[in-house]
Amino acid sequence: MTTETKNPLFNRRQLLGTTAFAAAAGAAGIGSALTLSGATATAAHAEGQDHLVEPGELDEYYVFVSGGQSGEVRVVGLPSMRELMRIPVYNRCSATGWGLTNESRKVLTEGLLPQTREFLATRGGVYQNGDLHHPHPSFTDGTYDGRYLFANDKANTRVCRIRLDVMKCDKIIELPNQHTVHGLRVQKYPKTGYVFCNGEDRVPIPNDGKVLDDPKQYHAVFTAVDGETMEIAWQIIVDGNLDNVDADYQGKYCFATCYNSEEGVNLPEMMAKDQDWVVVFNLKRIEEAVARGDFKKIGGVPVLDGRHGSAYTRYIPVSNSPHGINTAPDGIHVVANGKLSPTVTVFDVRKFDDLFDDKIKPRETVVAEPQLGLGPLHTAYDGRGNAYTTLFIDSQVCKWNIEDAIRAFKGEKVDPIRQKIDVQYQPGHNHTSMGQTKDADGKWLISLNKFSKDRYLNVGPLKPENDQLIDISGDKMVLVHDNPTFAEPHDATIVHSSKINPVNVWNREDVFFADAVAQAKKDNIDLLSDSQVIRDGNKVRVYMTSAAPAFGLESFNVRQGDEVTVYVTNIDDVEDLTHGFSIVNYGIQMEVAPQATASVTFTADKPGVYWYYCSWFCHAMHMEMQGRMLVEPKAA
Ligand code: RUQ
Ligand code: CUA
Repeated sequence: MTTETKNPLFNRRQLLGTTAFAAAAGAAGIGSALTLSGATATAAHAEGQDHLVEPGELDEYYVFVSGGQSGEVRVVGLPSMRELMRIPVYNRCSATGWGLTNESRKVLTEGLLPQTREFLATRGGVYQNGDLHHPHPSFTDGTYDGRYLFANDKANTRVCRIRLDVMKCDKIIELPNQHTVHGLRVQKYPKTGYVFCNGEDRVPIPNDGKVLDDPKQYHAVFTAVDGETMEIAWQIIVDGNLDNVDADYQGKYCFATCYNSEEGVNLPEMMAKDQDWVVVFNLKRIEEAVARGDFKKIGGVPVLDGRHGSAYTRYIPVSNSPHGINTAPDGIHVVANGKLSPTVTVFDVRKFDDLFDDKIKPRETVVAEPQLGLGPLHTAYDGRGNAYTTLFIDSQVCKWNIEDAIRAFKGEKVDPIRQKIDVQYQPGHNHTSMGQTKDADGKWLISLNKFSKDRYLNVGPLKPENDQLIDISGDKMVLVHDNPTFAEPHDATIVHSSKINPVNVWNREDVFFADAVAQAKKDNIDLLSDSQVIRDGNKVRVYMTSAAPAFGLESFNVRQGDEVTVYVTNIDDVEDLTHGFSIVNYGIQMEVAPQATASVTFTADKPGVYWYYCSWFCHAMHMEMQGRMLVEPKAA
């Protein structure tokens, strides 16, 4: 069953509110919109798998959701869609002290380029913002291995790694030569391996002001980061630009969409041509070139030339301005999503060998090109041969069958489209349970919708986004749940809970706070038992334990102007017994989870009495878990 493709002119009307009403009316006949919405929801519950997770029950999946321009990653349980945790990355976090503590500042600064460090010197030393679009877990042999999650920063050209054992970011690096990282995906086989990073914008290399308004001298750069060392393995310059990226299941190729083959610098120029392309990278040839030394070292990293005519790349023309690119769990098919074209283009990765050997022409790798509807952006899979493509302009998800699309492409009279379902509204990414791995299980789909408009109580001009949960286990897609989210879920990955095994308590050997442990050792301090102040010129190191409901020091003295570092070690080793440390009127706050050490450095420039307190509710006497910092004024 299919619904008709809507006229693009209706797009505005949908945004203004007809879609929800139409959907309700379609499902339940006539009546007032209010009662109909209720009727639709009840019908959906009756039809779909149960998404309700009873109090005390656990979800079956983790979802790692990007926080977009909020800069963080969120961990959500599925199917309940309950938010479980937030992992600060490119943002500052008042709760955990991310951006304040020495441990987090090390992560935020150590991977910056020297020129950026200089640029940030008068701006607090760290970027205050980031734009995290694409969170992707590490793979071993085509499926998630539970080690890491990688994500881009579109705003400041960075890539992060989150450790899934502790759910903390442990590395952030800035990419040289490149301007923005948009698309990010990882190598699926044999393992991650590479983290592939698309440079979306074209700029001069080096970008030092010598070339300005001369776009012919701009370049777009693709980067492969080594996910183990978080160092740059290689970069390659391409024609056009780079939007989204994905990799194969063989470890031979990765591929990226380009919406600006025109190399324009404004909208009419970027949209001028009917066709753009997908660029395919040959990993083996690139690795051999790097090993041979066949590259230029620019900005300290090996840079290859992958423009037209290069042995490392092939450019496959596709219709105007493709966006998402998604490898199917069959390991064979790759779908580039048309965006401005109502079609998606299906490639067969097995043909890429012949393409690189020049035995076939680029378009001969295309095995299907079904027309799905308006604004196809991203495609997800159920592992049963079906694909689910978001239609941004139509506000729908289209379910279609890959084999039928291939038969239709060969001229057979078959409609690959199985069903279209309305979503509310304007979907970008969508994701299926385990759908980006060879273990796609075809149970759930989430549609990350950019607009929520009338779906929730009005919260003013800024509305939340809307994530919708769709049951795909049966023949028909059934919408079972809506949930609002704050800026801005660009992308998400649904991982079966059996793949992720976080710890409950920190290991004292953890590298995350190794600097604090090393400093304590030099000061002859046992962090698990000693609470003591060490003066070293005008540097003061304050060591204290925290055990519910008391800090190891009920007060400490410093002098105005001292550089003070406070190290707090949580010696409780009970699951969920986190303490916090906050100094009133000094702008200091940090989280100290069980068996962790956290530290913060500041200048004691205000004399007086300043209470510090535990900011994480830990005990019946939590309010009493406090002490005083006494700052002696400078002698007059
Ligand atoms: S892109 S809405 Cu930033 Cu993931 Cu497609
Ligand atoms: Cu310790 Cu509250």
